[in-house]
Amino acid sequence: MSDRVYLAVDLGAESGRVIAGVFDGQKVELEEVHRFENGPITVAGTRRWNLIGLWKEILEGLRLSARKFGDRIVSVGVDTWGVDYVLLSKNNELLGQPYNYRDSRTDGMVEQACTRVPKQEIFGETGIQFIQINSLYQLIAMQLNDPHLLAAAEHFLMIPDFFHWLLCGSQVVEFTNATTSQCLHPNRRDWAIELLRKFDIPTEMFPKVVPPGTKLGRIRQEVATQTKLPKIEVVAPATHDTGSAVAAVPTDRTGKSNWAYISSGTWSLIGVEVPEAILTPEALAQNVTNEGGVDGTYRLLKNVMGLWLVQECKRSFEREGKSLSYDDLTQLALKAEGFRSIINPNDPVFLNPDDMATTIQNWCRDHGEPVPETEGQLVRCALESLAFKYHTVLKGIEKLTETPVEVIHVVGGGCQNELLNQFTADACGVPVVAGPIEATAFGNILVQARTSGEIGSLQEMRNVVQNSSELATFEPNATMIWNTIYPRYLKLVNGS
Ligand code: ADP
Ligand code: LRH
Repeated sequence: MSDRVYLAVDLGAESGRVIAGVFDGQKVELEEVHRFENGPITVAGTRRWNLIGLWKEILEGLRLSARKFGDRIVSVGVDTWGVDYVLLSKNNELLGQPYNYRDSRTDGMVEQACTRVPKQEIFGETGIQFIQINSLYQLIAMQLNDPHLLAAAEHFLMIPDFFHWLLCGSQVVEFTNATTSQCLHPNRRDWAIELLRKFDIPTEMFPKVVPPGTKLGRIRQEVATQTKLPKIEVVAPATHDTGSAVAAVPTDRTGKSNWAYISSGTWSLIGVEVPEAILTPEALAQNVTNEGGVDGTYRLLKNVMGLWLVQECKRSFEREGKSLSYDDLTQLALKAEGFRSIINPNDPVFLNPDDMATTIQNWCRDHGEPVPETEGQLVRCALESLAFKYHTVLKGIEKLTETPVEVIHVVGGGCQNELLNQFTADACGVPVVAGPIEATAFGNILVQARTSGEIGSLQEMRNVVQNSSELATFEPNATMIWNTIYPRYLKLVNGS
């Protein structure tokens, strides 16, 4: 029998893709079939998803896939970043133009929420970090600004669930992405109804939660007709991109080493996999999060602002007429002086600034750091500051789990940044294994392959990723220097 094919629709911040995974039982070969834009659209000063435009592109990707792989295609599944959602009316009318999480309407909403329900209670009911982008704060903002829209809502779907509904008519929410909403109870694995009621959020709109790997149904006839696909299954992968990426970390086959991961892209998600959510006061104090993963695992992690800093600097340079690739930027950073300027990468001012380069410069000026002037200085400042932050997060997580980390796996587009990989190894004092770039697509595809019975455990999935990827190792070799500078970073971040 010729190799079977699974389709991953991966909607990333820099682009959306339809990727085919050809699986021979040992290895998956990925082929990008269609790539399209997926930036937020600014509409009258707000940031929105372009859902209908994306649907058109997804259909085009499916049509191209059908032409290339025909009857070999088994199933399709959609993933994207967490926290964003749509609301549908009783008759499935889309209510409003769904927001992108970087929209500023959630400014101040975490503080607002915590005056209504104590922080400990919110954390105990959800296990999720306090960060304004979460669906919970988006819903609270909506409840304050547009209560009539919320009152009309009968179906809450997260973005991948919405596309699954368009594909096959199912109306369920997949577990991994549901956890990022901060509306789900971590142990019950169902909606935190009592908590939601305390915020006057209508609870009847929340549908059934299903685990990754669930068959959602066959594609609608209209989709089959338009794309010329056979009536393939729609299978929910870990619809949260980070959930898929961590399911595809190519860990040591013996399962013996204590590994951490950095899912490195627009955000850097740094943490470890744990068998159950950690809900202790220490976890709350560190503001870590417990996101749901494949096979009932949790990702104990922290969001670090990530390569968004570099993406947005790149855009700042473009506005000044300088078009530089990521490789160009890394080369310029490599040549720039080390430890010249340091920032706190997680300062909320970096979440959605008008101009990232200026915002970094202002931050340095305000905190008595030398102001980075050149492109190389700005990017070096961002990368070094990220590596310091990784070190802090890792130390905190080691304390919570009482387990020292022996190796860090960096996966996602950001693992191509060799300079950051070396900084990470140096700052954290452990080896970094970089790759694969397409961890999210691997994870999405392998969960589907498992549902169709072609593969067994999570570890087997990870072995397949290892068979299918080229990995690079970065040994720590300048840890002493990084340790010397670390107190300066801490002083800047903690202000003492
Ligand atoms: P997302 O989280 O949006 O899905 P990706 O996993 O696609 O992100 O990673 C995007 C990031 O990968 C970019 O912000 C960029 O910093 C990094 N990147 C992409 N290509 C390169 C490259 N050639 N060299 C270094 N970094 C790169
Ligand atoms: C990464 C990611 C991350 C979320 C953020 C919204 O793409 O899904 O895990 O916190 O986007």
